[in-house]
Amino acid sequence: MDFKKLASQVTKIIDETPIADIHTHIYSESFGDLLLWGIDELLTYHYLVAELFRYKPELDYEDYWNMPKQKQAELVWDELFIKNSPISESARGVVTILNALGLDVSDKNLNKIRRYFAKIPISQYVDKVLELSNVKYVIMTNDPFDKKEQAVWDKGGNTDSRFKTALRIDGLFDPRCFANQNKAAGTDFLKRWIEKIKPVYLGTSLPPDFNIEDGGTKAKMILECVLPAAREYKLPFAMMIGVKRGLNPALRLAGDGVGRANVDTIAKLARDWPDVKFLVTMLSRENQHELCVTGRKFKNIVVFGCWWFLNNPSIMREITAERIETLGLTMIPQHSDARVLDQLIYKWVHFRKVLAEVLGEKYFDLVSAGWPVSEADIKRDVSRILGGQLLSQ
Ligand code: FIX
Ligand code: ZN
Repeated sequence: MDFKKLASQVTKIIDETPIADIHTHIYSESFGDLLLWGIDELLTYHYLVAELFRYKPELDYEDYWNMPKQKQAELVWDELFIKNSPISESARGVVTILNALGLDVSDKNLNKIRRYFAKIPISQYVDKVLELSNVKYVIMTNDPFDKKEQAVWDKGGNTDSRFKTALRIDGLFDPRCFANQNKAAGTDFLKRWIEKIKPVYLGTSLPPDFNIEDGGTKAKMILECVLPAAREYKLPFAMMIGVKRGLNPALRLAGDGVGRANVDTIAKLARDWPDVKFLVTMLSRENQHELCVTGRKFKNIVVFGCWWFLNNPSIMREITAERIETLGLTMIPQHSDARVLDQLIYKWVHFRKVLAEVLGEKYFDLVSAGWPVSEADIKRDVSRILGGQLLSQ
């Protein structure tokens, strides 16, 4: 089989495979203004805010934060799109979105782009974005400690089945959110919220120095409350490990950093809790190979996503190939982490291209060695890793 023909078949199948996006920060319309969308939200995405200050170091952080959203967006547009080419992954992502929406951006006119978004009703736009990105459902990040989120659930909660829930429990570790961090209170709190929002999984982010054996609050609450609840309700526990919160506090949401974490603690949890499924992603590129090997050792670990600072084609390519080579089709290669609805489009256009390159090569290697690879085989394999099957098994 000639490579070009196989490669275009793989690309087509990946493009046509509906995606289960297992970790996002977007919301259904039920959540009101928690659902972010449109060009001004896209331009003020925290990834781009961090980049703005690199192009404009003289800009004072607080001056920026005190500007109205539109002014912030205009600054980003001017610095990253007009004065310089939008060549970074997050800047290029905005161009990918606008192009996919069919907008002619050649005149680089922000107000003309704004007029497009001003005209489209949000319910129609949610359908359009999910259709363009071919995402069948997203899993939200539902924070029980967020007042706005609580208000939505008090008034009936989510009404769109294309937006599934995940119970985000970082607040359990923070005395400012959860004063009595004790076993009874934690367990009761978790059970109440699991019953209320029916999450697909329980999830948390964890710092690079997370150690389940250090006797600290995180370890205590996870061992005494979170894992027993995960076991009782048969819910996976998602750990997103390696974030250094507030490396530069002046950047607010854009100020988090990355650190290499200890994979041994993941192995210990998988060993001690064999009947709990651990969804694990790590933020440091240096952790990826160890994570793949650890994933090979424990059938209750599902490695997922090219998280945050790894969500760049150069690294996605390396990680995805490494995972296919060590874990085959037993991992979830990507999640979008989209914060603004429209980002589903670019996050998946950019990743599908990388996945097609990597899988195309692997199938070609198989075919070259005489192994028949049918269209049905490729559809089955791609649907397995992108379609959410590995969450439920
Ligand atoms: O902890 C998380 O869910 C991270 O993904 C976020 O904190 C982060 O801001 C983000 O959205 C990265 O893509
Ligand atoms: Zn996230």
